[in-house]
Amino acid sequence: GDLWEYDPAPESAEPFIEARFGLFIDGKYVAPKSKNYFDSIAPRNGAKLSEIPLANAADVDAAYAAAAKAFPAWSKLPGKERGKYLFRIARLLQDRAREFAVAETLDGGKPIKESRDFDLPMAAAHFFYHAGWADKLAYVAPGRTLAPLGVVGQVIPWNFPLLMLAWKIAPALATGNTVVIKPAETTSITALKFASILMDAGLPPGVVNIVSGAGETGAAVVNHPTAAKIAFTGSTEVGKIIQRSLAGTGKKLTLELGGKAANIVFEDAPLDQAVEGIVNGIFFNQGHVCCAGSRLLVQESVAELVTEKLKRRLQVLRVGDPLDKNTDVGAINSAEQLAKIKELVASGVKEGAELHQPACKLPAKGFYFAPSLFTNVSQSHRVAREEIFGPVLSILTFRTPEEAVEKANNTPFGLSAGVWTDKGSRILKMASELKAGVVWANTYNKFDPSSPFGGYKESGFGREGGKQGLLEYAALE
Ligand code: TXE
Repeated sequence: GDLWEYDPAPESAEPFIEARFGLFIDGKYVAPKSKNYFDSIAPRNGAKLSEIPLANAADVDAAYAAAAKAFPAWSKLPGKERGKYLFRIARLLQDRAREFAVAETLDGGKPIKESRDFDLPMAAAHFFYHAGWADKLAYVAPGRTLAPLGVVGQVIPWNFPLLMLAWKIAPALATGNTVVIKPAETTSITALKFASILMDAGLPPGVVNIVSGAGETGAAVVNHPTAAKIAFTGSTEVGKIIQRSLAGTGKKLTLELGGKAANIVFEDAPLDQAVEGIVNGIFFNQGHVCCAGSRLLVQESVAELVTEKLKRRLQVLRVGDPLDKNTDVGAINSAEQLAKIKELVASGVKEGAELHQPACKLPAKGFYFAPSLFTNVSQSHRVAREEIFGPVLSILTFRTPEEAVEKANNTPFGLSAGVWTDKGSRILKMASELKAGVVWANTYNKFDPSSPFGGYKESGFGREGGKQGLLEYAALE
């Protein structure tokens, strides 16, 4: 049959989603003081899914007041008791994994096999991991005491809505802080649903407060005087605004921003394995990944061969309805993001790069973009320099390891990189020379709650995960 045919999606999925949500403040769902709501749109077909509260400054105030009230008791609770809540949250997420995976895919557009096999298990794993730390904080910095900071304000993006929420909330709670968190405007549903898990876990009211809204709500969270620390994941542009607005306040800040990672393939690499890694590196979650391997740097001697293999691989990628469990590349998160991808791809063509797309039929409704490769790319092209945050790979070549390092580091970003080679010594040398927070060797997009993740340069600062991630939420005494 036609490779691009897919099973019609089960329409029964929508009952998982409430028609209208409340904000989650002081342990309950409440209507926003603003009285305003906005529509949440399903990227797979452009249909309205739900109404999301648009929190204003008064709502954010109420959230901070609840978090401040909850802080003394929560921070004094023995770590073991805090850990019990985190274990409960992790188990409840596992129990409701199917429901949350479907909601995540409906709301954000990512393939159901990714929400099912990656986002949900990883979110639960993050709570399990930090539950384990809660009574062992003495081992994080031996001889020192870790004191919580107070109320932390957190703002997260739309590419891994539930997982980013887990990355933010779990370490903050394990170390005894209380939280005000804002999900991204296009993906608030799993965050607001998550509040029901917190209630079922019996988490004391006010320990976590969830306020939905757009940039203005985010700014109110970031600039609130009660916040002791701000943790932000999102665009470099907004990260710069936040850093400027917090200058001189003495508040702790961690920023996890954009990237333009190089996936570097040497001629001695296992090439078929590398091709799978390149495909995963750029097409996972439609390329809406801050550490996406969006620049392929391939050694000249094997460049033609690898490009041909990639083109053939693209022909069999299944693009379409993210609710279909066979889909490899789902829907683009929003109409705005789709427009941004199209604009950057058009710039690549205009600047002289050569665009390759498989002849795939995209669904008529919803936001979709065919997986794309650019060859004939020069380092000065926008598609080689700017974060596209879509399923678009730019292919560049190199001759020597030194040239590979020079090209890989020739970017304002520094979040991640991949190296594919048969030589162990080369991996170690590259890892020390690449200016990237994460360097994967003969694999890509591998994550674990115990591995710190974060960037250099315009990719931000601070680490999430591992001991380093805990230290971002504590003062050493
Ligand atoms: O990000 P924003 P957008 C990149 C990616 C993407 C581009 C734009 O290249 O195409 O950014 O995406 C909140 N004060 N990344 O516009 O605006 C906002 O409501 C405080 C990479 O969606 O940065 C949302 O909750 N908060 C990235 C969050 O910031 C503000 C992930 C992120 O949205 C705010 C997302 C303000 N002034 C996009 N303005 C990654 N590193 O993974 C907006 N927000």
